[in-house]
Amino acid sequence: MTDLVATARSLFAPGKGILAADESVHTATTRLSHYGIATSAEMRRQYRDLFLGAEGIEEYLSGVILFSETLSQKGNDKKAFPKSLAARGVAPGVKVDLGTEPFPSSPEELITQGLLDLAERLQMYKKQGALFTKWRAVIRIDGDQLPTSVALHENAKRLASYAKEVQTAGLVPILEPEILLEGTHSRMRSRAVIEETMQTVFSVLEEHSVDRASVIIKTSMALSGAESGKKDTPEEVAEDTLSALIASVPRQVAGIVFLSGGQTPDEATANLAAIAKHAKRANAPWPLTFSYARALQDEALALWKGKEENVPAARAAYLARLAKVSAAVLG
Ligand code: 5MM
Repeated sequence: MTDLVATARSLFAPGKGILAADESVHTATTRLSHYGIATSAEMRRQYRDLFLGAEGIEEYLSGVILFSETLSQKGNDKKAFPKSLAARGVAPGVKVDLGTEPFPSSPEELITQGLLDLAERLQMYKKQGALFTKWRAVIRIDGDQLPTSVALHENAKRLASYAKEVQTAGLVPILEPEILLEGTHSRMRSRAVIEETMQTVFSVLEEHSVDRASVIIKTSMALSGAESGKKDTPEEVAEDTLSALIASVPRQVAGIVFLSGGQTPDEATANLAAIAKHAKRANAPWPLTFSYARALQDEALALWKGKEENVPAARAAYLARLAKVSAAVLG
């Protein structure tokens, strides 16, 4: 267990964070087609290589969450992606949930699947070089009606079963109960839902005897809904995000990472900088860093357009964003 804690803690090296490069085939297809890029396994390999093969990422990245397909693919350097990341001191991780489905007891809400064959898949991912894993639950806010406590509880139960299974297999679990940005809700409502979600998750983790010390929490920031017509200042976001997390996440966890959730790269960077500063002032008990997908990749994807000749410009934009996000997390 001590090794797991050390692995989890190593993901919070100063100024470093985690790239979420774990888009499923469906999400990767949507992302790439937005930039006019047709998808295939080979095109997804090139897409991953754009971000994983860039020289110098180890200055900013402690780890990368990969999609299972990428674990068995090779970069342009002919090395398996997990091997080439590990050789540069970047820990390879893998998304292990199998996506969401409507929750029968409340069909407007989603529950995450993937527990059935998890134990066997973990053994395979470990052999392929994964050191940590991620499971995402999706929580939607709709007025005071959603989320329901029954859906929160079911997602928490699955996060806890996942975490227990992963620790037993000797891997570090990242638990990501994402509160969606979509909606008309206020920042206060987002803050309250983050707090309720984390409280539910930690009470169920306790029932499942999950060791908190090697658990990493991946969370949304407290933000007004994308359709609320309100833009929050970074100070407002920092104050409400940290109030919710300090009230609900035990001090023993290995750390907390943030998702970008549809914020622009500049918003996700400015909000993270304010959170990091506020956390220092408030003496927050856990280390914090980023685990962004879109906020780290979108600028580069817009330049790349699937063309070899655009790789240098796309990578330069990606490294420039990594440098800004790394500076933000240093507060
Ligand atoms: C919320 O999505 C996670 C963080 O990405 P953003 O920073 O863009 O919000 C991300 O890790 C997500 O879980 C993966 O991309 C997998 O998503 P899908 O929808 O493919 O399961």
